[in-house]
Formats: sequence, C-alpha cells, structure tokens
Amino acid sequence: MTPILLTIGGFLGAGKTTLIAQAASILAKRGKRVVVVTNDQAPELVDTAIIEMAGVPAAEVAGACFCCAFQDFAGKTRELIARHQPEVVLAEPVGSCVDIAATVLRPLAVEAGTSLHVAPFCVVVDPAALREVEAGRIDPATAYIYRLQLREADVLLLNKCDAETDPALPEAELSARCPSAAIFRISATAGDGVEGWLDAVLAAAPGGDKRIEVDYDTYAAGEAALGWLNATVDLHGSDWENVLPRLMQTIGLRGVAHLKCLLRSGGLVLVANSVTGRPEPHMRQLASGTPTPDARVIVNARVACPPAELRQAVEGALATLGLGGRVKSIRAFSPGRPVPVHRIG
Ligand SMILES: Nc1nc2c(ncn2[C@@H]2O[C@H](COP(=O)(O)OP(=O)(O)OP(=O)(O)O)[C@@H](O)[C@H]2O)c(=O)[nH]1
Ligand SMILES: [Mg+2]
Repeated sequence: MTPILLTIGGFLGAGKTTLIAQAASILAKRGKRVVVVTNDQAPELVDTAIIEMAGVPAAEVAGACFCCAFQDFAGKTRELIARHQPEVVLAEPVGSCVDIAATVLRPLAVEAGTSLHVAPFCVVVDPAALREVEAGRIDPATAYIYRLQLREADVLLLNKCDAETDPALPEAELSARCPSAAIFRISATAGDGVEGWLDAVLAAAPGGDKRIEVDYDTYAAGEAALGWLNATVDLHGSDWENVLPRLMQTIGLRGVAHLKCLLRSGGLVLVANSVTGRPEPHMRQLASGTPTPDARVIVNARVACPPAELRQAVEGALATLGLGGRVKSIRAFSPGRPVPVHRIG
C-alpha cells in the first residue's frame, strides 16, 4: 500500500507537534502504523523527544528546513518507510517556513523512489498568534510569512479552541484570507475535532497544489528577524517542577515566537512552552517517574531578537538559577536565506 504523507505546517508554537502526537495516538489505536519526520535549523529538538516519548518512530531533519535539505528529507522519509512500512507519514516543517507546497510537496511527487500519496497540506493556526499578527505586533516581514502560510494551506486548523473564551473565533477572517481552504476547529491537546479532520484528510484526493507568489527577499528578512537558540544543559538540584517555569520566566524574553524547554531527571520528564500571544509558561508532565538530583534540559528558543541577546538571556538565566548549569552545547543564530533545492511553482 502507498503510504500517505500528511504534512502539518503553521507558525512557531501553533500546536503542530501536539497535533502530530495526538493524531499518531488516534491512528495507533486504529491499528495503523505511523512514523514522524521532524525538522529544525539545528539539532537537539524538544519536538523529536516528545514524539519519541509517545512511542512513535521518528527521524529528524536538522540543520536546514525541508526545502533546503530536500534530499535529506526525502532520504529520511524513504528510510522510515523501508524500516516501518507505515500507512501514514506525518511531517512537521519548521514553523518559520513557507512555500512548502512548491518546494517540498510537489518535488516529492516527482522524486524517484519516493512513492507517497500527498494528503492535503494542513496549516495549524493559534488564534492568539493570529490576533498578534492582525494587530501589527509582530515584525512585518515575519507577518508576511505568517499570512503566506495561511494562503498555501489546503486545510486550516483553528487550534486551541479549548483555551478560547471568545465565541467569535477568527473563522470568518481565515476564510476571507484563504477562501478555498477547508477550516476545522480543533483542540490538539484535548483531541476535540481531531478525528473528524483526520478522517477527512486521509480520505481526500491528493493536495499540496496551491500556487502562491513568494518574495524570497521578504521571506528571508522575516526569518532573519528571529533569533534561534538550541542548547543542552545539565543541572544539579531538586524541585524540578518549579525550576522549569522559573528558568523560562528568568529568560524572560518579550515577543517570543516559541520558547520551549524539556527537562529529564531520572524518570521525570517535563516540558514547558511560551508562545506568541500566550507568554505565560505552560508546563506539562510527559513522564512522572522518580527524579534524581541531576537533570538534563533542552532549550529551543525562537524569539524576535538578535541571537547574541538571546544567548545572553539564556546564559544569564542559567547562572541566576545557581544549579550548576553545565552547558553541553549551545548554538544561537538567525536562520540563513532559504534556498530551496527544487521549486515547482
Ligand atoms: N490550550 C491549548 N494549548 C495547545 C493546544 N495545542 C498546542 N498547545 C500548546 O501550544 C504550545 C506549542 O505547542 P507545539 O505543539 O509545541 O507547537 P508547534 O507548532 O509544534 O511549535 P514549533 O515546533 O516551535 O513550531 C504548547 O504549550 C502546547 O501545549 C491546544 O489545543 N490547546
Ligand atoms: Mg513543533
């Protein structure tokens, strides 16, 4: 059987990984084999750890986005298919990327050796981030990327409905921006609406054929406006449930696109996030085993500030914690100009 490639795009922090974990769990309960391909501009990903903890086979394309590392993406996808014979491949492109249909999905359809049914391209939207964009509170070039992401979607997923008290969720605004996209209201965490969406997209005709014009200079400027930091740090202490939000709060960056930290100590695994329009750190327990006095923390930060400032904020916060803070690795940079290997416009 030809595996279905279901690509879940959308802006940083929209809920892509949460949705992928939820979809993988629903499909596994239906007896389907699922694999996941994650993506980032640098290695050491919170997302890959989350997916692997959910018991789903995953591969990571790290160091560049799917479009710029197309051969790596196609190769990793082929390897996962050969090893696990999945019915569904779930893929998460980097949240600051756009032009996915032209540079990833259509090239895949012609790439020799990758036999896949490309499902409709789904883009996840956090209403809080959409409000920030509409209010002009994010960098104009980054907002350009955000709006283009909506325009190339076959399906828009209005996520985090559980956290919205306003009954007038911006559905009308979304249909105006992207008239031909189907819209589903979901909660990736609670699972509301997720089965209905999955049934629809897995049974649908192939997708990924929207054509959009992209100004690569503005696209590059929108990505370059973001500081990117991936770090792995060892801490020595206790009371990890309080340490993680304290670390996030001390990093204390404004205009966050997505700050996420994953802490492992013995059998305890915690993850905390702060996203555009929802700055208060939100913490979840992924595993509740007994902790030890040692913890390893992965920090992934994508923030609208220069990378040097971002690095200083993270290193300063680690020093303030006073828990040893032995940095195993740290990389801070701004994403380079996107140069897709293929573009089928
Ligand atoms: N309330 C609520 N929060 C959600 C929902 N889906 C995701 N979140 C939260 O949103 C934050 C970001 O979720 P992720 O799934 O990591 O977002 P992402 O789009 O994968 O982010 P990047 O990989 O950085 O682009 C986390 O704190 C999630 O718990 C939802 O349906 N409801
Ligand atoms: Mg993610």
